[in-house]
Amino acid sequence: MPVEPVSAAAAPVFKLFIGGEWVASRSGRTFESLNPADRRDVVGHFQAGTAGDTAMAIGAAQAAFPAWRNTPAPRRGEILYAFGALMGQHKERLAQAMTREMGKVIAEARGDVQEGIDIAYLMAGEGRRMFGDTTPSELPDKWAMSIRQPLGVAGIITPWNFPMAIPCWKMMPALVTGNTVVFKPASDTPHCATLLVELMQQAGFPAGTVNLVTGSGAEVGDTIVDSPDVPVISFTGSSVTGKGIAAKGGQRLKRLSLELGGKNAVAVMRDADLDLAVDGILWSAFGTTGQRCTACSRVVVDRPVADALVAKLKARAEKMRLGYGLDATTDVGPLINGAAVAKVAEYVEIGKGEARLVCGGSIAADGDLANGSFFEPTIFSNVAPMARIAQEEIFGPVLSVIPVDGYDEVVKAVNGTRYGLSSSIFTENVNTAFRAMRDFETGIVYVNAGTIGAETHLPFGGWKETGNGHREAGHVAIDTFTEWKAVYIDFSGRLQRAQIDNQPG
Ligand code: UN1
Repeated sequence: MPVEPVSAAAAPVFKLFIGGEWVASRSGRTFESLNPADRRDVVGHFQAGTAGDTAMAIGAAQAAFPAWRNTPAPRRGEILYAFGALMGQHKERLAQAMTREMGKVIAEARGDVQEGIDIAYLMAGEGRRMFGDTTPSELPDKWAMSIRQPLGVAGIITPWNFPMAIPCWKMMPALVTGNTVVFKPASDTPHCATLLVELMQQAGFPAGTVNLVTGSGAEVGDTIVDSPDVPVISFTGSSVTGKGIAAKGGQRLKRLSLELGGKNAVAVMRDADLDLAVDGILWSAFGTTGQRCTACSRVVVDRPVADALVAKLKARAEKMRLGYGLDATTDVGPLINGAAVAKVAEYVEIGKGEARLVCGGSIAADGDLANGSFFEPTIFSNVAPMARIAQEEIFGPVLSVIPVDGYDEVVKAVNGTRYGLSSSIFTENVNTAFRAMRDFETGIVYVNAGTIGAETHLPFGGWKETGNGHREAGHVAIDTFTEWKAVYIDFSGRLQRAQIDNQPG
């Protein structure tokens, strides 16, 4: 460990942010956030928010809504620019805090912060766009247009794997379009959330427009989802939780944007540049320790190159160094917590019964790793397309290599899952590449690149059970947080009846 662990007694206490004030929870209880690379290192004590705290935050967001919705959108955008600039100034501090709290290696943590900056700037620009349509009316002397309006209080429920980028993906479009926010971060990353909200306060978001409530899903999350005063929820996390939110929120006919599981595949054709494919696969499978929604957990390989590919993957994966993410020589950081290690270990046992273990397969706890949640990069080969390890989301460093014969079988295997977030194909044949772009049933398709690395100005989200049809990022991100209003202005001075007076008879 490059830094001395901070004891529970020495770790600071953080608060909730409600109506522009940092306040303690009414519960009087706190929970700890631990460094997953060294669980002796306590990042801080965070308020165990209650249903009552959450109701107060919703109330504060409601109270702030009328003035915020009537603030000109370009002015709102300026505050987003200020926030993006502050994130830029504090990028290194934020990245280091992120590595400490959730484990991803420092280069990736910097990328996570950068993604937050990128979406802040993209959405700031939206303050001067927010385009609707102006269109001819079917009647003379009549004007027709559509405008976007905010919904009200947005419930923002976020995961720990992109603890700054994803909250920004959600809060920036919500805020620029005039909604106010109640933000419930994952319980594994409350410090990252607190640092973000501190900068939002500094950037000048008015009191009550952004509220932070840390605490459990059962207390805080459920209160947000149940509240009749929160018309829109944006959630990223597990499919199980997402389906629960869909059921509950559906009862109230809420706007729900859900970004859930994935089982993303890289396809490797017989004409692929194998070394390039290996680079893309390892980065996508073991980057963020496999804990990305977009992580590659399946390689569907054209049989003639299967053995060569597996040999190259094995040689490289075995050399990957596990360790603390701030250490420049570390390739792969820890898993988020002990429960994640147990889940990965369980899937590896299942895999041993289904396929051939090529490398890895064990918890890593030697030397410096003894107090962390580490698991070796693991590869299985000869995996059948419908094996459990090829179908179920593991969310860890476990890769299944699935050999098949030719393009049609590749497509069948790539699409043969209930998820559809991201996919990729390695091929040197332009016709095959275009076929895959047409045939893969995923919200994101890469050609000659891995399954991770989405850019913020394109839509992000998946088909099938990965979500419910909404998209984050891109200019379409504002769709989640706006209602359409069609406006007609008749300046003829007489009653004109649509569909009737213009089409008599
Ligand atoms: C996620 O895994 O939930 O494309 C987000 C990527 C990142 C975002 C991933 N830009 O991998």
